[in-house]
Parts: sequence; C-alpha cells; structure tokens
Amino acid sequence: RMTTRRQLLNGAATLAAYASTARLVGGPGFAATPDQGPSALPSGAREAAVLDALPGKKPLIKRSYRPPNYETPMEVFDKAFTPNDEFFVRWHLSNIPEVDAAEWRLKIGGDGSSTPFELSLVQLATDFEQVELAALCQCAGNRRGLSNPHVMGVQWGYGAMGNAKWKGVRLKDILAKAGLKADAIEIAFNGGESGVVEETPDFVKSIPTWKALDENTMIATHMNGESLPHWNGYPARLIVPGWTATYWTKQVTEINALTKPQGGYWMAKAYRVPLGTFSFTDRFITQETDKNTPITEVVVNSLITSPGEGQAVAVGKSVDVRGIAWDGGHGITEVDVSTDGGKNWRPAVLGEDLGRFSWRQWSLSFTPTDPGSYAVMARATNAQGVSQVSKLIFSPSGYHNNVIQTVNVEAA
Ligand SMILES: Nc1nc2c(c(=O)[nH]1)N[C@H]1C(S)=C(S)[C@@H](COP(=O)(O)O)O[C@H]1N2
Ligand SMILES: [Mo]
Repeated sequence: RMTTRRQLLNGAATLAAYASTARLVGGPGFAATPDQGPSALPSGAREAAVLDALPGKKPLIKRSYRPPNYETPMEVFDKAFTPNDEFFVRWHLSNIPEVDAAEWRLKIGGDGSSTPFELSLVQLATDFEQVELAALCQCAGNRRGLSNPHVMGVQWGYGAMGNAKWKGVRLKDILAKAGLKADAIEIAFNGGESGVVEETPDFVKSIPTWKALDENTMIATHMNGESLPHWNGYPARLIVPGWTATYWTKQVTEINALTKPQGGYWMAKAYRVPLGTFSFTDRFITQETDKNTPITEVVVNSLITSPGEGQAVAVGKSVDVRGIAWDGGHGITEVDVSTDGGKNWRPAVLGEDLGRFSWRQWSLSFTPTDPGSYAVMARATNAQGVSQVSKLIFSPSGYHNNVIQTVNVEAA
C-alpha cells in the first residue's frame, strides 16, 4: 500500500496549496489564450476562459473555479485516450473532500436490498474480478455554449468529454451480494461532496436496475492504468458506458437499491428534456413524466481535431483531415467528410476499433486545387443507421448538441 499512501500525501499537499490560492484569487490564472473556444460561444464565456491548472492537472480551459469546471483543450483530442492530467473536470458542488483511502467505505443498501453491506477499497480490489473497458465519458452539456439561442449552465465548448480505459469491478457483481428485491426498480449513487450552503441538494443520481446489471456498468478505481485523479472521482466512481456522464457518480460513497423512483433534485428537476425531443433507444421509464424524460444514452457525434479553424493550407498539397467519432455504444460504422460545405461527401478511413463504447479515430486526406476558403465538415453514422444532424435539436438545457461541425480553412 506504499503507492496509495505516497499518492495520498502528495494529493493532500497540492490540494491544501490549491485551497489557499483559490481562497485568495479564485485560482492561479494563466493568461487568456486563443483557445477560449469556438466563436459561437457567448462573448462573456470566451473572455472568462483562461488556461488554468488544478493540482495534478495540466492547464485546462477554466469555465468556473467553484465548483471546478474545466474543459479539455482541442489538441488533446488527437490522442486515442485522454491522459488523466488532461481529462475534463465537472462538479456541481464546491466542497469536494480529500478522501482518505484507508477510511473510505462504500455502503450498499437501500429499501430494495435485503442484505446491506460495506466495502473498503482493499475489499473492492481483492474480493471481486477486476475488469477493464474503454469508454467515452461525455457531459450531456458538452457544446452547450454553442446553443442558439444560448441557454443557462456551464458554457462548454467542444471539450467536456474524454476517452479512457476504466478498470474496476462490475456493478452487477457487487449487487449480487446485496440481495436485490424483485421490486428494486432503480439503483441510486451518492457522491462524497457537498454544497457550500446546507440547502444545496446532495448530488444523488440513479439508473434503472436493468442498466445497473448490465455487464459493462462498473465501479472503477483506475483510469488509463492509474488510480483515478482526485478531480475525476478518487477513489471510486460509477462508469455507465454509453450513457451521458451525469450518471457517472464520482467519489461514490453509497449505492442504494430503491423500490420507488429517486426523487431528489438532480433526478427530478435536472438532466431532463421535453418528451419527444430526442429519439432515445434506452428509456428510463420509472423516471418519465407526462412532460419530460431523463436523458439517457450519448447521441452519435464527431469532432474534427485537425485542421483547426482558420488554418492556412497550401494549394496542391495534401491536407490530413482527422478526428474522432462516437455514439452511445452501437458503434460507429461510417464517417463522411465534405470539403465543400456539405455538397459532396467522401467516406473517411476508420481507425482501430477500441470497443463500442470508445470513440473511434478517422482520417481522410484532401488536396485543395484552387486558392480560397474550404468548409471542412464531418458526419458520423452509427450501427443503427443514425447520423448527426445538420440543424440543432434545441433543448432548454442545451443537451446532446450533435450538429455537424464545420471548420474553415484558407488555401493559398
Ligand atoms: N460526485 C459527483 N459525481 C459526478 C458529478 C458531480 O457533480 N458530483 N458530475 C457528473 C457530471 S454532470 C459529469 S459531466 C461527470 C464529469 O466527470 P469528470 O469530472 O471525471 O470529467 O461527472 C459526473 N459525476
Ligand atoms: Mo455533465
């Protein structure tokens, strides 16, 4: 347990340093850079975005200091897996405790469990089979800042997502010991943090029991071969492959099987869309009302990682257009690229299949024949035959923006 201990001490020192600077100036700010995000973001959001490093992280695009919301810069998405120190950070509440690995316990119970029990981190590592899976973790509000009209919430650009290899224990193996009752309809998860004021609703999320028992759903302790970073949920977090990251509870302390729908703020009020806005495959029936439904799986989407917006390219020289594409776990079957603003499309070459919950890299080379502007676009299609949309499907909280992206390059 030497590593754990050392890590803990390092973590404690850097976090204490962070706490003191944060209190004074709201965090150590680097100068604002051109990477404030796409021009479609509200101007206030662009001006407030600076590159800033949380303890243990490389500089990321700061969207808010408290709670800490940091976005991954565009160039990082050229990598198949997002390094832990460049992975985005999203918290709803500001008091995020430093977890002592030795004292941490995961309590499993709820009125839908007949045999409640507790697990230590050592038990989690030794009493269960360890599994590893590549999966995209994407905030449902990724690209919210591009909503037209603009909506409330963190004004994310393209970087509220990441791809990682998650290692841990299948949730179904843990639940197998909980004596689940037949009427346990949801499994709820509580995170370790709290709000600054007592009235702030605790961060509790639930998923349907069928999704909790899916063999891919897990309690992860490791990410890309290392312990989870503090900011990404150390010592353990829920991984719900294919579903938006709002369900991926970090610093999980409690798992409760419920015989009634979880009715807290973060389920009943937040992360919902009006009925019929999107056509989800996965339904969360026990949480549906006659007006709205919780968001569930990630929608088909892609990102052009190169060339960058406004980049100068040479006439007669080949340009490597590349990026990533993903969906909620059906798998990407095709990515089409246009270099003339959507008039003509050509299929890109797909990279290695890292698993259906991972994003997939793609590339295509094109050679500009004449000087002038080229509007480069990418459109992903998944195994269900569903493609990205040309026009935003508007939702009041700006979820699931999968509009085909355009990058303009200048050939001379
Ligand atoms: N405990 C806790 N877990 C949480 C959240 C939170 O606020 N508290 N936010 C969720 C949301 S909305 C997102 S997008 C992801 C972000 O994961 P990351 O910070 O590891 O990138 O964490 C999820 N898990
Ligand atoms: Mo999120």
